[in-house]
This record gives sequence, structure tokens and C-alpha cells, in this order.
Amino acid sequence: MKRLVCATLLGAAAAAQAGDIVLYTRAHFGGPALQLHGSEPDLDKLGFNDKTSSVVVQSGTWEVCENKYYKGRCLVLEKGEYAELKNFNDMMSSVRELEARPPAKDKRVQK
Ligand SMILES: [Ca+2]
Repeated sequence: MKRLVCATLLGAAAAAQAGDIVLYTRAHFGGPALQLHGSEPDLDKLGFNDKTSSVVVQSGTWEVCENKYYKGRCLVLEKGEYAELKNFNDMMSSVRELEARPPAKDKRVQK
């Protein structure tokens, strides 16, 4: 028998563990939105540079930064809804997911 089904299920389980964040171009979750399931060092590539005005963190803990590649000022956002980004409106240029748990010694992954 084929093992493809098994591999697909494993892939789905791995995806469910990853965090999710939604970026909105307007305050209070309005305007075009962008959902991310992983880190993005350059939001410009997705047409979302300096556009984010509100955020929903659905799972995980995320760091958002004012410049590409996680440079400049950054905010750490935990699970929750952020209807306004005071002092960070239309500045976000990169987003990354922070490790929720310390990585296992021998499974440390360079991101
Ligand atoms: Ca920026």
C-alpha cells in the first residue's frame, strides 16, 4: 500500500503546531489582510511593507520589526488582538515567530 496518506497527515500536524498571525492595513482589523504561518523577513515582497495598522495573533508569540530582517524597533506580540499599533502604525517591515518553548538541545534549528 502507498504511504502517501500517512505523510500527508504528518504534514498537517506539523502545520497545526505553527503559529498564525494576521496583519491588517487598517486599525480595528479593517482593510486588506495578510495571514502568515511563519516568519517573513521582508513584507515588501508580499506588498505589505509599512502598511500594518492592526494585528491578530491567533497562536504563538511573534516579533514584528520596523525594518527588514528584524532590524530597527521591534514589538513582541503574544496571542491576542491588537486593534491599534500605537507608535508602530504603518511601520512594520518584517515579522518572525519566536520559539514558544526552548528548543531541545540536539534539535536546535538555525532560522
Ligand atoms: Ca518599515
